[in-house]
Amino acid sequence: MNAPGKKLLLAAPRGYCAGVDRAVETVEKALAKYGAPVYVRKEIVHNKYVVKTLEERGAVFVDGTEQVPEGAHVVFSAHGVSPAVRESAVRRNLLTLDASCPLVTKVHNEAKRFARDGYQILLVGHEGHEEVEGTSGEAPEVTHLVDGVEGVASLPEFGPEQKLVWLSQTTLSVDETMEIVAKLKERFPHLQDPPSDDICYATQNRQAAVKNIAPQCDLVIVVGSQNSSNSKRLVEVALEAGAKASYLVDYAHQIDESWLDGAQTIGLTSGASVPEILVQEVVAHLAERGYTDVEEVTNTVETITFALPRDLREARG
Ligand code: 10G
Ligand code: SF4
Repeated sequence: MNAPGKKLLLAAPRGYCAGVDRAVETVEKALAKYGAPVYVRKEIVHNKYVVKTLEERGAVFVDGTEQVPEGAHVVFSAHGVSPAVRESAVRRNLLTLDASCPLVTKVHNEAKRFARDGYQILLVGHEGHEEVEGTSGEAPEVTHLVDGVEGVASLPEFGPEQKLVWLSQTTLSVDETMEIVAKLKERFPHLQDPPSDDICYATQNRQAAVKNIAPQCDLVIVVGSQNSSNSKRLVEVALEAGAKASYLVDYAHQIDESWLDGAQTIGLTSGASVPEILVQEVVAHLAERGYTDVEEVTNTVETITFALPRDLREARG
């Protein structure tokens, strides 16, 4: 029996994007083909459960290529790597499997091309994030990080004769990025836009889907890890769009009972690095508390997939 008035709205799309699906499968297929251990530089994706599960199967996560034994297999994470990391892997004779998302590689290629053509690049993104480190590393001498609206004022001066373009991290808040770009254009009216959106389809779709349900929600639960940029953005977007409260949790058991006090309608979504099993655990947890009236609200249907790295293609099931 449904508890009167208690409703759960499931945002769709949510969870794994094509780049994460490919990256996780790259590690799984590498383990199957080469056997454990397979080294992975950084977390393959920013999700605790995914990392723990792959570790249990023989993946060894390291911070840098210098921690990988000479000649071993190493997977580069979905967030991409700088040329310096690639070079260090070559120096150590590592056998690399590149799980960088093709949509991150697209931004790297833009950075390389604009740098070659004499541009200064304003890279909108979060300081210290692996993707930003990888993209900046393509053209470090001409790339300037813009972290938030506050980052605009601290940029150096660029005269109108200096070619200038902005690029971005793929997982930013669409609305916040537009605000930052508007501020950048106030300061540098000749600033050029990227040739196509750098914020990827998956980020945009997950934000649009949560925006769609947030105004009706007393609470929006986002499943995702604390270091997952795109998952954290979903909490912010939900609050901006009118959710009364929103929290990020890795697991159902982290849901504080007090969050449910007076919550008639709860929204649920998950970041691009989150397996659906974790969402279903939250659905079950909430059902035990009376939220058995579940409705999936679909904004867009995604069909995009990416081929595995060449060396693993024949291993795809
Ligand atoms: O949202 P971020 O970039 O922190 O990564 P994630 O691993 O949580 O989600 C998938 C997104 C990427 C691999 C970045 S392109
Ligand atoms: Fe690729 Fe976007 Fe997923 Fe990042 S979030 S892995 S860019 S599809």
